[in-house]
Amino acid sequence: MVSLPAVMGVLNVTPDSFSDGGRYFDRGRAIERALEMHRGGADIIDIGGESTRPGAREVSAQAELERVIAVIEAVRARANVPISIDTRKSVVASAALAAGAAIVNDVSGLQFDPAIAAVASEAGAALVIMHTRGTPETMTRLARYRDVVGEVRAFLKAQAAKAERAGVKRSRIILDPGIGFAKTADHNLRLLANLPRICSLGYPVLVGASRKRFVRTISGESPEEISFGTAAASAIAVLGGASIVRVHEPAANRAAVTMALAIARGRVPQR
Ligand code: HH2
Repeated sequence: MVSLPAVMGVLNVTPDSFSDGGRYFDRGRAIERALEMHRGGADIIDIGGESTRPGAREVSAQAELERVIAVIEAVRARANVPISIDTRKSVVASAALAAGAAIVNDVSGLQFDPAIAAVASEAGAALVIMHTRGTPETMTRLARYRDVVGEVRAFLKAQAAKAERAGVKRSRIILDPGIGFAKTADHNLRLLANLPRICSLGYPVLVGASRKRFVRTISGESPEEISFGTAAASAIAVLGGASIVRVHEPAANRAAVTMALAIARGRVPQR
C-alpha cells in the first residue's frame, strides 16, 4: 500500500501572525477553526501562540500559555486529532504536552531553549527540529549562505544528534528546512528543489511553505484568495520526499499532494 503524506493544519492563536493574524485570537473561533480543519482533512493541528513572522517580537511564556492551553484542551476533548505545539519554549511545550499535545514543533531547532528536547523525550512526544538563524526579529539580515542546502542539511543533522543525546528516539524526530526563516526567495526555492538531499538524512521531513511571502510574490496571489501557489509548493515538496506539509488550507493542499503523488507513482493512492 502506498502511504500518503500527512497534512498539518496551522492554527495561530495570535493577534499578529503574517497570514491569519488576529483571525483566531478569540478562543472560541480558534477551537472552531481547529475542528473545521480536522473535518477538512488535516491529520495534525499545529497550535501556536507566538508569531514567528520576520520582525516579530518575542512573546512571554505566560502569554503563550494563556493563548494555547485552553485551546489544546478543548480540541482534545472534541476531536481525535494529534496536536502539535508550535513553541520555542520548554515550559510551554511541557504544559502543552500535559494538556494533550503529542508533537513539539520548535522553530528554533533547539537553539532558543535546548531543554525543549528533554521535555519532548520525557513525554515520549515527537519533535520537529526546524532550521533557522537568529530570532524572528533578526533573521532577515542573516539570510546569507554559500551553499544553503548543504548548510541547512548539516545544521539539521547536528541538531537531530543533539535531540537523540537528550533522549528523543530517532523515530520521533522530524526535520524541517525552515522555509522563509532566514532565507531569501531564492534560498526557499533552492531548498524546495533539493528536498531529497534533506530527506537523505533518513528522518521524516516537514515543509511549511504555506502563504509565505515568496509564494505570494511568485504566484501573484492576494492574501484573501485560496493559495494555489502554496498547493503547488506542497505538491513539489511531497514529490521531493516530504512526509508532512504544514498549511493554512488543509483541504486544498490535501487535494494537491494526493494528485501529485498519484501521477508520480502511476496509480491511485490508498488512504
Ligand atoms: N512556519 C511558521 C511557523 N511555524 N513550523 C514549522 N515546523 N515549519 C514552518 O515552516 C513554520 C512553523 C510561520 O508561519 P505561520 O504560522 O503562518 O505564521 P506566524 O509565525 O506569523 O504565526
